[in-house]
Amino acid sequence: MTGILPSYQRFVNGVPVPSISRRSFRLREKYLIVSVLLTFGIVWLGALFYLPEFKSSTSVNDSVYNVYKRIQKAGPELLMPPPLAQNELGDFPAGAHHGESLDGEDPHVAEDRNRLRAKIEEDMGMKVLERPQFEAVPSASSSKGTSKRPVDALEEPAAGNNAASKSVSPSEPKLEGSENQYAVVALSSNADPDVKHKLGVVKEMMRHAWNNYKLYAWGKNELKPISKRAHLSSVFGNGELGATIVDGLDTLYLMGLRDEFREGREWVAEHLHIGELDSELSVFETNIRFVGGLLSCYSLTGDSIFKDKAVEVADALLPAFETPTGLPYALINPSTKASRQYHWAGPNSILSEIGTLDLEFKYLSDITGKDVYRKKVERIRDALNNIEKPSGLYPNFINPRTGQWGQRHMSLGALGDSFYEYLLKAWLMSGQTDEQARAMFDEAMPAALDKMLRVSPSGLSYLAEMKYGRILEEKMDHLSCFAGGMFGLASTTLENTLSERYMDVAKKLTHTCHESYARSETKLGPEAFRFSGAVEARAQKSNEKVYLLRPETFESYFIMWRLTKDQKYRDWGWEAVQALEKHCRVEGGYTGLVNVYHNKPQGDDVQQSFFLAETLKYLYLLFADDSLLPLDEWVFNTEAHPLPVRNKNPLYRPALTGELSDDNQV
Ligand code: DMJ
Repeated sequence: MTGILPSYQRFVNGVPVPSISRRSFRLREKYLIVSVLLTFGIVWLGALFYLPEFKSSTSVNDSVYNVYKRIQKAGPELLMPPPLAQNELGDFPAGAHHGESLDGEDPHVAEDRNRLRAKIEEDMGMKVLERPQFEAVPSASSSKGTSKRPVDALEEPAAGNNAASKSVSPSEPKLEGSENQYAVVALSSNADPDVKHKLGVVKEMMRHAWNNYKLYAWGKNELKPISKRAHLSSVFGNGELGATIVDGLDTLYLMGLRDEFREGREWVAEHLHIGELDSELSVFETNIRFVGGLLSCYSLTGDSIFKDKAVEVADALLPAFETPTGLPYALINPSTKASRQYHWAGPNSILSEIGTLDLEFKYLSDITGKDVYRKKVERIRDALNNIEKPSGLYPNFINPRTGQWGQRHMSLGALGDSFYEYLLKAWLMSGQTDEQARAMFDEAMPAALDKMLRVSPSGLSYLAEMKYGRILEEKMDHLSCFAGGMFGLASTTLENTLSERYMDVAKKLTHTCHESYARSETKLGPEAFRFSGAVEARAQKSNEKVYLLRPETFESYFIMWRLTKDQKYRDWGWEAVQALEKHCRVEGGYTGLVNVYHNKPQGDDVQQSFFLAETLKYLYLLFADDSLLPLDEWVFNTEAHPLPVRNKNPLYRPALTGELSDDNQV
């Protein structure tokens, strides 16, 4: 019988000859041996260059690693190919599978791709469009360097003008060029030393994140803290927009990191030219991070460069609003002015994206006197207000051509979240005059609580998601953890018959989000957590087990601390600081984690810009005095950029009457 594998047995006169006595190989055998050796060599070389364990430890490998470093210096992309990029049509290369994020790839890109795949599956198989999932895959280089432990880095802030604190009078803020504008007081001089120490630790974390970004990725959008290079592929296209600079600037300012703030401000003044970018940007992300960040800096400092740059960025987004209904498309190319939807969303815009422009655009109109921005968002609000609401809620998808809802999927997590957040905040920021926003919030929230708020067998409250009026999955997103803070704020400001209920819900949701942290080995929370059977507040699928340096849980700790003064919120925040230091801090910055349930989790090698904008800011404010950004004078946009309350905060800085102009001046 002829075997499948080649026979190496030789026969002489019908007698088998022991192979050991052979002196030479047949040609076929030689080929086989050479290919085995070659394969082994390639795998061995690959391991030397890419596996973290080989990079860091043994002396045998030190010399190899030195060679690696020398080659790497010749050009970082030589050994490590650049992250996955979209092609001209916005598609991704083959080989990117559902639920996977490719090595070094931004989770947002993976998310986008998976949404696309979900959409294709839906089109082909009439499946229900699932909310996208992504799975972070560890980078080739995931070893953590030993990093300096934080010390009490708090510097006494300069006395004098405290631009962001409650005691400021309209005449006090110093404008352009004044040293005083950089002085911010976070703690009173007789502050508890323990609180002072904690505040100092968070400030040192910000320095570590910023300094490493500066060292390895200055001017690029984000940092890859493990491989110590720029993170190029992100929601901001492929340009160099300095997303981390713009997103992090107001945090630097509030922490009194003056030199860092100044260098960031100089970069913005000299290098931020969004209009020249020939690449697609997310309208939503650009608004919340760039417009929001610049407006905060303008409000805090009065430095007109920030206002001018906010105008430049907002103007670059305006072509996306040219639709029959005024509901904007998702993506815009500032240079060509072409805009389009995400492939995965079909013809639809996303509720959380079109509903999260209101604060920034109206404020921009007020400080420039140009009405064009206000008109854009008023049109969106009217469209959403006038359309019929299934089950009293707003579906996540709406078609800007027809003004009709797409799929009836509702959520307080991804795709829905900040739309609801902005209804409440628009009312607050308007000095409680935006009655339309308040009415829409007042109508939607009872429906949301009625339909989405669930209680687990052990009594944990959580927010599930709905499709076609039914609960879809007993699962809550990390993104939904902002809702504790939102309901807390609603309770103390709206003062209606639901106030008590809102506060109860706020406490319970914040407790559940903390549980999702407490139940993981790292004490950091997963991207989504489930409630099914014996499992409560724990992720089950691998793509839910990631921690992306997200801020939402800490946002709720901060708001709830301010509102209740319950010490547990500060304690929970400190637990988080320690967990971040233990698991996310690497020599080159801070990394997200691939699995929060591992004792020694691998990093995802991305330092998200919102880590500087939101995560560290909320943790810092948690330990700062209430007088630093008092909640009745400031409203945080969804990226944690503080914006002043109209007619209440002297730093609102509205345009003088003489500056008022019409839309044509844009
Ligand atoms: C931030 O960019 C914003 O908070 C946004 O509203 C949702 N998610 C990220 C952070 O997780």
